[in-house]
Amino acid sequence: MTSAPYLLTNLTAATLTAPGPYGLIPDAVIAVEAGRVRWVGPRAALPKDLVVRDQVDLGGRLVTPGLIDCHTHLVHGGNRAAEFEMRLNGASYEEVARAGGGIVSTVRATREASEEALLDAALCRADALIAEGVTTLEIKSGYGLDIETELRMLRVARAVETKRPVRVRTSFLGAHAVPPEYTGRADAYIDDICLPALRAAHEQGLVDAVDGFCEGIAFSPTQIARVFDLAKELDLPVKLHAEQLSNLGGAAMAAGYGALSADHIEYLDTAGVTAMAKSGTVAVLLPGAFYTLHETQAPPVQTLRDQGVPIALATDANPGSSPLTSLLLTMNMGCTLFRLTPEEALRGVTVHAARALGLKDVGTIACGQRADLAVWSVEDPAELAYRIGFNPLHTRIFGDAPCRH
Ligand code: DI6
Ligand code: FE
Repeated sequence: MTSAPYLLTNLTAATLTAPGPYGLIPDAVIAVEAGRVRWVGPRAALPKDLVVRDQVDLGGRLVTPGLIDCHTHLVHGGNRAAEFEMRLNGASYEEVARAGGGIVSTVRATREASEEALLDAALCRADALIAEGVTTLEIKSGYGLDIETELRMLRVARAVETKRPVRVRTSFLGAHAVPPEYTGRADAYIDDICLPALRAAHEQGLVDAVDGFCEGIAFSPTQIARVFDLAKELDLPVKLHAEQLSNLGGAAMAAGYGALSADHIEYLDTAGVTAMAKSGTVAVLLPGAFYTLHETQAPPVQTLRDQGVPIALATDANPGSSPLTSLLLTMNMGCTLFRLTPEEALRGVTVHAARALGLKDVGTIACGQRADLAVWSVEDPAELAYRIGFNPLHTRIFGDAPCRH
């Protein structure tokens, strides 16, 4: 027997799907039943025959969909604070690399870390995101670069969902970097490690999507395409770190595979935007990496707008280029650094982020959607992107359960 719904009352709903800015419904009511939105709309239009078991007055607060961080490297060993300090003491990237810094140092720390230690560290970072209203997050592999450690990372990513009230989607990122034992032999690494690891991860139900890093310092479009061909054979969707530091045509290649998203894309050209618009590929902007790397080339936001490419925002939480675990600060950076509007920023961490993960049941407040909601002590939705380092979350609702903060 299904329990009767409960009502959230005395609220403004930013549905991100109703007509008008933010899909706003002032003086709204949301009926929640069995973890789903049963009804949302103006209080005056509430169906008279709707039987409820309880009402929760939200004191006039703003309710948005639960936030979605669609691009994180949350699972990893160690940290890179030492190289952060080296660089600020004047060391070059080459000197840092020679001192054993960079992705390789995280690979070493991740290979040495136990599954428990990786999970404990990832949960601390997940807690920071959850405290800001995140209800869905994506977690990549990519710091193992050997079969066992890549699988361990993905098991840890799956375990986060069992330890916290949050939904996790995983991405296999074996094509993140060439490990030291394969220096200069990227194709052999793909044959010996990357493709077998992907097969094994898929067989063990550990992978929801396949990602890659297409860049001069990582893998070419041709090498990435070999990984994407296997993803296609396994019926797995793809996404790509593309055009972060240069234009190799990665986003256009990914769009050719119907990619869910192309991420970073600071150096994306108009042809790449057109390819993404044609394939419905989401542009995931990562201002944390742009900020940390002192990048100067911003993504082509106006061209993305002109061609109707959905824009998402994510933390890219990783120990090197984006040690950022605040999606609210990411929204502020998206506005201040990339000139997104506050509404684009909120869409970027809700409805468009859901689309970048291939999810249709979250990211908006509508009948039948998961009741993953965030209740904010703000008067204007623009406050969510406007403030710097302030968390106005009042309550996070995950499925049926309100978790007070
Ligand atoms: N792009 C990045 O900025 C990160 N990975 C990637 O594909 C760098 C990750 C790191 O520095 O550890
Ligand atoms: Fe990344």
